[in-house]
Amino acid sequence: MTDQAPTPYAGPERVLSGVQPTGDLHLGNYLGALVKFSRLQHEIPTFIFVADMHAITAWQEPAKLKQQVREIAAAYLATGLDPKVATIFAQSAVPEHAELAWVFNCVARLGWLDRMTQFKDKAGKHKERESVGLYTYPVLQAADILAYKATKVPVGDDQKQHLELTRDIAQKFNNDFSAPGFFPLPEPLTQGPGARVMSLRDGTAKMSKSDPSDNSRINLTDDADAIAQKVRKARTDADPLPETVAGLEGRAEAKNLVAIYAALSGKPEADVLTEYAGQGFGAFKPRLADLAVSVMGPIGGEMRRLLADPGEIDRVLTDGAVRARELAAPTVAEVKKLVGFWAG
Ligand code: AQP
Repeated sequence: MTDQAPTPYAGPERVLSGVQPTGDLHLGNYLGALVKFSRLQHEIPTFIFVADMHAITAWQEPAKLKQQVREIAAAYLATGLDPKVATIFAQSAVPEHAELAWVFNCVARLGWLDRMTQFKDKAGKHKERESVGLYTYPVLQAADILAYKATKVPVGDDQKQHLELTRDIAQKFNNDFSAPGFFPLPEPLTQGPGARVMSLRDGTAKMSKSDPSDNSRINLTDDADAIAQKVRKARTDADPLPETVAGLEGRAEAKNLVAIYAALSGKPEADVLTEYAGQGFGAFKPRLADLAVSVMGPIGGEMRRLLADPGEIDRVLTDGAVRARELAAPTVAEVKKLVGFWAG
């Protein structure tokens, strides 16, 4: 990266984000990402994709992948994304993502990728066995965003570092190819309750699709009984709820459940504690379970309805891909010219 101050991007604001079709969506994905998508679509042109190319950085059963894509699209629609307002599509239907990712692979530096904590977390001790795609995942993510010159990226807290890498790639591309302000330096939108929902079994670990314990998360497709049971089984401590948010320090599980209640009810955590201070989890958990069922139950129902007739989802994705390409193709064509490709 150079120290040169970037020339500001002067184009329109756009929102872009996506979710991998790698398993059941959970409360963390919902609060950290999906809720924000449906709100933002009414404020800024919004592009939301299903990240099937990212998904295959870990093995996915080919016969199931298309259906997994439909499930994420169903979740988008069920949580309020309107295909007449937002552009909803599958990543693999827009080849410009992969084309731009290759150019960015040649812009990004190995040292930058070596710092990515998500790769270290996912690869664990055996990184030599992981796919090269998992390592360069954040570079494809930069291409996803910048193919649309997106300026705002609603994501959970865990994606902040990848967004910094996207900004570094955008800035280096603009400098290297003498194209000041060509790409924007996109901002992550991580604020708000639910930016980091933790596991119900371990308050220090992120709620995650790939956690082997299904009891660690509430899935969007869980029915009322499953939701209530998972909340009842959630790990807690024996102390009553404190009067202030500061009183939750050092109580990771209690803090997480209060944060979930606050996010689902739209109330500040302080107000939740005012209501429940002095009460134990025996009283708090059933109220949290009722709240979770009232918010998540209808979403699961709508997903099941949509998935029963995938024709509607497929039409949304097909139409979305056409609209997405209309925007991405000219940008990638300009990139090829700037790079000096024979085919540019
Ligand atoms: N626990 C979480 N709290 C808040 N936001 C979260 N997100 C994920 N987990 C939480 C946000 O959900 C969006 C989609 O995530 P993804 O599926 O693309 O990838 P991920 O971050 O890797 O999600 P998972 O559930 O942890 O999946 P696995 O287990 O497959 O890795 C992103 O905006 C993410 O920040």
